[in-house]
Amino acid sequence: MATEGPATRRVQVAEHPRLLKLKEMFNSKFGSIPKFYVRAPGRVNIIGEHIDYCGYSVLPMAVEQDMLIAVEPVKTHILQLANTNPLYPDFSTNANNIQIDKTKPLWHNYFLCGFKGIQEHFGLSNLTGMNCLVDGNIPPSSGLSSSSALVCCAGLVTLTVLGMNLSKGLKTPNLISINNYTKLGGTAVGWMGSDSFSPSRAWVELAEICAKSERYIGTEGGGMDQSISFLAEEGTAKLIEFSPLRATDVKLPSGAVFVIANSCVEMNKAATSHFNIRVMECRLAAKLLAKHKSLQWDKVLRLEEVQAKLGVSLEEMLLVTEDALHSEPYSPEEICECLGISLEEFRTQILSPNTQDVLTFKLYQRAKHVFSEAARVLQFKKICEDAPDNMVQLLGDLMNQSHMSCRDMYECSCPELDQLVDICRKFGAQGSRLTGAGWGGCTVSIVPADKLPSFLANVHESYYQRSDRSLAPEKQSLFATKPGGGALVFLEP
Ligand code: ADP
Ligand code: NG1
Repeated sequence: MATEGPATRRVQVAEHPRLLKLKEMFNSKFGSIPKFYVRAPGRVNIIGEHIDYCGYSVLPMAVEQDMLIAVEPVKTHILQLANTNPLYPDFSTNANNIQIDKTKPLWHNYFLCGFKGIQEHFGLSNLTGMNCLVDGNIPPSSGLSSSSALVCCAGLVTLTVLGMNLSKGLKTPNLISINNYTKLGGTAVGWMGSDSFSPSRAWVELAEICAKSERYIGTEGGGMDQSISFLAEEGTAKLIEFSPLRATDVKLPSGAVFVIANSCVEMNKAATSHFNIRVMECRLAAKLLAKHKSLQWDKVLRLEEVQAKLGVSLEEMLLVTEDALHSEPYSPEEICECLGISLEEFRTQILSPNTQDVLTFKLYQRAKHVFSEAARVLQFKKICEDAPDNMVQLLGDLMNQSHMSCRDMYECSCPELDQLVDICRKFGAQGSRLTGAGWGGCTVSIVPADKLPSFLANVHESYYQRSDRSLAPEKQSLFATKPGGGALVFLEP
């Protein structure tokens, strides 16, 4: 593959079986040839769970599995979506009348999130349509960010189509910023770019747009998944920091391998309120801590804001939590009394639509998890930098502590994940934890490189073979993974 600019690859489609198959399916579906292809990867979060939406740094890496979309811009206003997987039915709509139904997280809604995000960011109307064929190989609802990969891929598809239109003379009020983006695509499709263009800045902005737009689906995520999908680089994990968003390389130990194992329990975040309840509990904990410390609490949304306003360490925030919050669950009435607001204000001004009827909130436990997990992320990064002789063991210990905290304080594990983590540790993992939102999905384990073959064989036998969990296709259930690259546009020469 020849390289063309920071995010564009020239590819001979015939040499890439997956692209070739997609091109052929596109042709039989739409009767034409795709103009370009876009990929956006899923991710595995190594450490730092449920803290991105609290403003704290996380440590993910992109996986090889991704969302791939073949695209042809069309002259009508119709956006037509098809999928290589028959489980995901065809969908079409007017590109200028995008409706996202939050009550049903159907697959096409994730595409529409990315599409609408770009459309709204640039204030565009009168958009032309496109034909898209989607092919994904990230196990869905398993904590590896299949949903965000789809949103990011759709966002980059939309931006690329806009860039193509721009080159044909489309004028918009935001032409300057679109020009900056369009250079992402290289010169092959005649796009324009300013000389001060910064690819990393454009990726950051695109990640922020997609993080915001995925919330159209109803979940209040923090931005880790979209950030790593755009900012990932092959060979390195990333520390992702927020406000402002930035990504720093974290070199993982060469003597160990990270292994993903799927518990085979699926949990769709948007179809239940589990995820948003945690986001609300953290938001409420932040407000109560701020009030306790006589800060202006009404604008506070994230736990990190409280720490920043107090100017104290994470360890001190754990002490503040002990002081300010009790371990018994809080009722809505008690929270209202603490904050001096009515139940009506509580529901309309603080809670999300799908958490209105929640009766108990565990603020102490959630805050304790968040502050301790945020500290573990920083320790993990420091160990990777210092590279002591026993680094694999030290990193493993942090991952084990993270799982315990997710299980006991955050209550986002499930019996199958706990069992899988135990099996992974028994067969040689130095550390093992759930990854992603939890309540099902995958574990990630750190395994000394020399133990990898026996680890894989034993975990396979103990978790997959000895139960009716059929081992899904290769690279779906149990596999070693390396830091992969980020989103890309593919063009044929
Ligand atoms: P994850 O943790 O993988 O992001 P979510 O439950 O948030 O899980 O999102 C999963 C949803 O993403 C699926 O229900 C489906 O709607 C969508 N999705 C995942 N993979 C694909 C795919 N290959 N094609 C279309 N939609 C997909
Ligand atoms: P996954 O694993 O994709 O469900 C979710 C959130 C992340 C983060 C993790 C927990 C979205 C899109 N993703 O990820 O932002 O909060 O849970 O660490 O909401």
